[in-house]
Amino acid sequence: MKALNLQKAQDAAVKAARAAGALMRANLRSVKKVNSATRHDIKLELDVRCQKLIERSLFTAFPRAAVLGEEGVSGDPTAEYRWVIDPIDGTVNFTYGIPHACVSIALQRKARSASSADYPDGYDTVVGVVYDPFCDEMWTAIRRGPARLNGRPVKVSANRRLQESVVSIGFAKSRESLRGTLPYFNQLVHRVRKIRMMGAAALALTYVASGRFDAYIERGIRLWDIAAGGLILECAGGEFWRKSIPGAHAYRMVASNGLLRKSLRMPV
Ligand code: LIP
Repeated sequence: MKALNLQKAQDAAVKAARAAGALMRANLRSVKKVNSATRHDIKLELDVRCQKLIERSLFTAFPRAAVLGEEGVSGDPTAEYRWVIDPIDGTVNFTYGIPHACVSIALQRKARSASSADYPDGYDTVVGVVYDPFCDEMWTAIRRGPARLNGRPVKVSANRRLQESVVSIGFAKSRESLRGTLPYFNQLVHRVRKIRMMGAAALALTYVASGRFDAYIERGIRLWDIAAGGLILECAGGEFWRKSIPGAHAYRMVASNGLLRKSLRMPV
């Protein structure tokens, strides 16, 4: 398949993210139809509507790229290019009317060799777009290029001192993640300036990329939560350490400005 024009792909992802973002903004205060709910998670009808809207928009521009989304897959699973989509990242926040949620869209391309690929299933991320419709903040990056916020380059913080750092932690959705992360939380909270738990992985990654956070840690996070934000962080000079764990596209992850990973001492 002829190589895709990555700038055109980024423009298409930005257009799709803005459209889904407008739907989120219009519904932040509305009563939301819940498709399913568990102790630590909610799935909305709006999650599905936003993903369909994004897919239609991207399909018009790039009909041959497959889709791997939180709300389902489409197209050829062996395709050279695939969109990795989280239509509403921070769904629980959004459900409760908390304006901290975003759209996350990544374009991935099959790596030349599986051993050098970014992800164990052989794909590299080449474009990342994260849009916060409530702050109207659009983060973008193309592999090996600069990370940008609303068009302006962003860089990670230069903070080397843990005791002066603001670190974000996520507990994901399962008892195991909670059980695995709480002991780490209890020891880390005494060693940093502040811990923040905001509930949207893609925004936590872009906040590290922009130097608002110095690091972000979560276990049990999914590919669609982190693919776009991870590339944006790397293009901003940060470190995006991840390891796949049991579960569909599941990872444990430490994202940082690249200066703090050692002192963060990875959670078990
Ligand atoms: C959310 C992540 C968040 C995590 C939540 C959930 P969703 O994604 O962004 O970091 O703590 O459990 O996974 O479900 O809102 O797309």
